[in-house]
Amino acid sequence: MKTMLITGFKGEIGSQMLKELVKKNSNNQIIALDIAEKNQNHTFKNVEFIQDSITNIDLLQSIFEKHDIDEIYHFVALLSQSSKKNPELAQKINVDSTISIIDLAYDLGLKKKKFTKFFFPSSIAVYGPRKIALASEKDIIKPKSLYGLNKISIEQYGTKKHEQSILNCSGVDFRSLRFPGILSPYNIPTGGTTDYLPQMLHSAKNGLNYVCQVDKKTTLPFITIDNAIRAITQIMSPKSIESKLRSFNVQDFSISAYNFELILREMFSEFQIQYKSNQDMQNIADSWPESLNCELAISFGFSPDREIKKIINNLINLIDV
Ligand code: AKB
Repeated sequence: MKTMLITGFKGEIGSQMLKELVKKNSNNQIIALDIAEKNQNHTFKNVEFIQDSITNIDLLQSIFEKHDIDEIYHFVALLSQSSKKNPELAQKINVDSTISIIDLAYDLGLKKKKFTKFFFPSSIAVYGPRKIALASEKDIIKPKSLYGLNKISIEQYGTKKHEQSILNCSGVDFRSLRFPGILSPYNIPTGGTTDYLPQMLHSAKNGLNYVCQVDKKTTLPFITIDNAIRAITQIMSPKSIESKLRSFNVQDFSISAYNFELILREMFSEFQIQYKSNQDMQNIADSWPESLNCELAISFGFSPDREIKKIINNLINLIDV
């Protein structure tokens, strides 16, 4: 039996990860934190729901005092466009609160003479300043966006704490994935740069036309939510990962906005898209890689799904209208 803390359990990744953790082992004790109210149908018996802000450090301390936490899944974050609009809040949530939780995980590990596992969802936003193809983890990392800078600073902080923990033989075991855009049939994302693709998908299924805020040639990598959850489980399962690098690329496929539109129009002949670039979105999308080298993640079990049409078909069938 393990005790787990999941933050941002109402978000796009958090909501599916919570379901997965509950499904995996009904004996696990889960503490689920989010600022938003839980749904009435969230009635898992082994989950303690807490509705509060990640910036409430007293609350975080009391959670770590009360529970001997083994694994942390930290999903609370502002996405790239929201971070641009609200840089101070982004600093508080994406950096300060994340450092506080890493420190609490580290201190708990030292006290209990164990490694507290910590999962951090990083992003393709760490790459830049120019668009490259097949970006690998060791490529140039000079993010143009504040969001990317915040992500890379947490990757580095977590890695430093991980290295200190190895020397102490206890502390925090930091693991991270660099996510591309996520395609989910369960949520329509907002606040990010990659949102246009999932928004197109949901619009097509809902019989709505769509105004795309990036140029039709814009090409970025994407992953389905199911494969993202599998990748998190794969990276968190082994007792240890023998690698100095602690953040790994994952993606299923890369596609331009226009090629995605064409696939959707084969299924929904009435579907219409207008392209009206928003400069903030375009600048960020143009600094992110068009594809990722995922060899390292593949070596620990990740399996990219590249059958684009099949994936889109499955997602379309899963969307509730
Ligand atoms: C965003 O667009 O901000 C996110 C991301 C790729 O990190 N989806």
